[in-house]
Amino acid sequence: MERTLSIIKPDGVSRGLIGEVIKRFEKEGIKIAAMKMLHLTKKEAEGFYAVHKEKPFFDSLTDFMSSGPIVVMVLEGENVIQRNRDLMGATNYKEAKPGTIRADFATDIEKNVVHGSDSPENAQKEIAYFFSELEIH
Ligand code: RTP
Ligand code: MG
Repeated sequence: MERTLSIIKPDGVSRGLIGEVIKRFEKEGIKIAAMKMLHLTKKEAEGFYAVHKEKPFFDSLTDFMSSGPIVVMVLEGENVIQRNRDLMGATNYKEAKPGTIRADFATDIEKNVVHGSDSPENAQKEIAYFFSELEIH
């Protein structure tokens, strides 16, 4: 059994897409093992996206991620890291497969509705950034 971190980004929350995203996880039989709503500070967003600190989009991304509330979730299931990435679609919504969350709802390469961990190592780090073991069910 694998775990991954999912985030509904500020655009997804403000546009009323929380239920839509969660419905897609549950329909796939992915278990939600933890969930909460947070409004990150700029510093907290920078800490979360530290792997991207040299990227040209880092400042804009961390401004966006601290611009409003987000929903963070721990998803659990077999091969859930890849299954979540498949449900999300490509980073650039223009390249995302039809029927994926980003193809259906993203409006911009940055405002792409969801985040998902990309490897077991990053999943573990990202989950620990937001949740203690006691909060994961
Ligand atoms: P995420 O980490 O959010 O799940 O997305 P990802 O793996 O598909 O994409 P990644 O390369 O890790 O980039 C993280 C987030 O940064 C924003 N981004 N902006 N302006 C740009 O060229 C650009 N590229 C990436 C997106 O919000 C992306 O999801
Ligand atoms: Mg990423």
